[in-house]
Amino acid sequence: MIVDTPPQPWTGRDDGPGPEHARWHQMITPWEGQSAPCVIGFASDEGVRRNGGRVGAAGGPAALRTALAPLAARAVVHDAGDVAVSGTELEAGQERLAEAVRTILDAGGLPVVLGGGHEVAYGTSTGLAHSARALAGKRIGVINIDAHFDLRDAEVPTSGTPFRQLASEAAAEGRVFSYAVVGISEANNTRILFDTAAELGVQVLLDHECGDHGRLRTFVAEFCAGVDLVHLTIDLDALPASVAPGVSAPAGFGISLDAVRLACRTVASSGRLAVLEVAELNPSYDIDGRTARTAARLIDEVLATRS
Ligand SMILES: [Mn+2]
Repeated sequence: MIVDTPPQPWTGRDDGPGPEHARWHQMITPWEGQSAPCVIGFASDEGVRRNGGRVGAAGGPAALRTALAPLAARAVVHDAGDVAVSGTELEAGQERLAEAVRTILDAGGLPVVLGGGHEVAYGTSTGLAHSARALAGKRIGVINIDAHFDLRDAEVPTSGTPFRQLASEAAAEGRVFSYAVVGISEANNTRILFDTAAELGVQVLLDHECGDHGRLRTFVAEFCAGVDLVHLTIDLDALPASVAPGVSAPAGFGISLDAVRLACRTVASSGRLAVLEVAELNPSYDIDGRTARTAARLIDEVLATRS
C-alpha cells in the first residue's frame, strides 16, 4: 500500500510500563496487514479551498493523532500513515486514499479515516465500494453526521460535492446509493439541495429533530438495519461552534454532543460499521484543542463500543 507519509512514532505522557498504564501512543503500531482498526490520514483542504471555505483541514490528521495519543488504550489500533494532497491534485489523492481504504478492508481491518475536508468521504467511500466485501454484493450505506448535505453540483469535486459524486457513480454502475444525514440545518442548505436529496431518496434528520433521542436512535438503527456495510462519516461542523470551533464552516446552531454520541454509538452497536471517518477538523481555528479532543473521544468511543 502506497501512502505519502509513512506512520510516524506517536508520543505522549508515559506513566510506566504495563497494560494498566497503556495509552494510545504506547499501544499503536504501524499497520502491516492486521485485521484491526487502522488509522489513515487524509491531509487535504483542497476541497475546502475549491468550495470557498477557510483552509486548514490538511492539518487535521496530525491534530487528531495528538488528541488521541494520551487517551487510555482500550483496543489494539494500527497506523497506516497519511495520504497527502499536494497543491491542487485532489482527485489523485482521493484515488490513493480509496486504494488505501480498500487494502485495509480487504485485509479484514477497520479503516479509521482522519480528514481532511469532507472531500475525504469520496475517497473513503470509493475504497469501500471497491472492497471485496462490497463486490461480493454487500449493500453499502453512508451515514453522515453533518449540518450540510454535501450534494452540490459543481464543475470540479470540492468538499461540498462528495455524496453527489458517489450517487452519480452508483447510478452509472447500477448500484443503490443509500445515504442518510443526521443534523441538517434548514438555514444552511438551499432549496435545490433539499430537492436533490429528495430525488436521490436521501434519508434526513434535521438538526432540531435530533433533540428527540428516541427518534434519533430509531432513525440511525433502521438505516443500519437496511444495509450491510456502514460508512460512518462525522463532519465536526454538525456540532455547535462552542463545542467544535475548529472546523472549516462553523454551524450556527449545531446538534448536541449527546446527539452525536448517540448516533455514533447506535452505528457502532449495529454490527455493520465498516469504515469510520472524521472530517473538517481545522486546527488553525481550534481553541485549546477542544474540537480535536472531542473528535478523539468520539473515535475512541466508537471503537470501544462497536460490535
Ligand atoms: Mn460536510
